[in-house]
Amino acid sequence: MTETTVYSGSGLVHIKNPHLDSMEEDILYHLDLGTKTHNLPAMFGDIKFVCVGGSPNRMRAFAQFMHKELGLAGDGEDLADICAGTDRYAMYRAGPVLSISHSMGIPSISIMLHELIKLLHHAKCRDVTIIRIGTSGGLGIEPGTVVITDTAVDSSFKPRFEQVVLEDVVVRSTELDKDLAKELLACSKEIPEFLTLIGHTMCTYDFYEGQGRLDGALCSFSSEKKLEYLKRAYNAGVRNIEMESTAFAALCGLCGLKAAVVCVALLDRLEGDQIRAPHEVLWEYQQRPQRLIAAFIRKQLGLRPPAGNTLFFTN
Ligand code: R2B
Ligand code: URA
Repeated sequence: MTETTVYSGSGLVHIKNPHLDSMEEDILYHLDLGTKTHNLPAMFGDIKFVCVGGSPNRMRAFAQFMHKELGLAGDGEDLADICAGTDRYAMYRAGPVLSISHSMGIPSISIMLHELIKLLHHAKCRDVTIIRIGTSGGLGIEPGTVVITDTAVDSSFKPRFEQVVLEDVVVRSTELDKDLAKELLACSKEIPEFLTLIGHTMCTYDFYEGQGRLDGALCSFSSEKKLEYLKRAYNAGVRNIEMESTAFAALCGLCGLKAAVVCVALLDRLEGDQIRAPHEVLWEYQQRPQRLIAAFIRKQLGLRPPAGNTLFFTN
């Protein structure tokens, strides 16, 4: 049976777990937060945008950038990590924007999302938009292009997320919010410095063989087979490849969150496997999804861009 995305009118997050109500306390272990130790409604009740991305440093820099973009008091350089008690994930806030790292791959983002979604529920947040901003390998597109995902697909190009639960395979739909994707594409028109497009994103369980790379420690296929597979992916509408989008789309969609995935392509996988662009170029590429999301959030909040603001990333 496939579980599908549900959007409801209340704007609240849907927790689909009957056991949670009978728990006296909920410890969000990997975030180092809990319902008894923290006043979650006071800390997070006004959050409207959640941005998630792989690297803790990138998500800190994004929160600092949003702090400036939103014209908040102070320089935002000393933002505290809300999850400082754990080194699993990092979390920062800038006004109504929460910025959280999820590290690499489905198991890691899945743990973070279970706890984040419960956090939004316990905090009684309403009308939250969640966006994954990240990197990816492009397919038949120029490096540096930003891809807004319309559908997250698995490595057989199917819009599904499969998980083994008590020995059964549970299949969940990976639908993302189509209107949100269109709104993001409209915002990209105001940033002419780079190309943004909408396409399918393929999510894999591995960076090397799982993405058809010839340069891992193991490789069980020929370069012809690799190219044949990647071309089939392209013909199925895939424009980029990464490692979290199906789980992200399934979990967020089922819990009633408006969700989008926006990733920059670091290379064109039809041209090669190794990421060869210089560091400065890769850093600039990684800023592109952040710039787009900042423009979107400002627009949603009715704010103009602050004069002379630029992103600054530390390694
Ligand atoms: C994109 O980049 C990472 C692998 O380098 C992975 O987390 C992803 O989805
Ligand atoms: N992230 C991926 O998952 N794949 C790439 O090729 C580049 C970044």
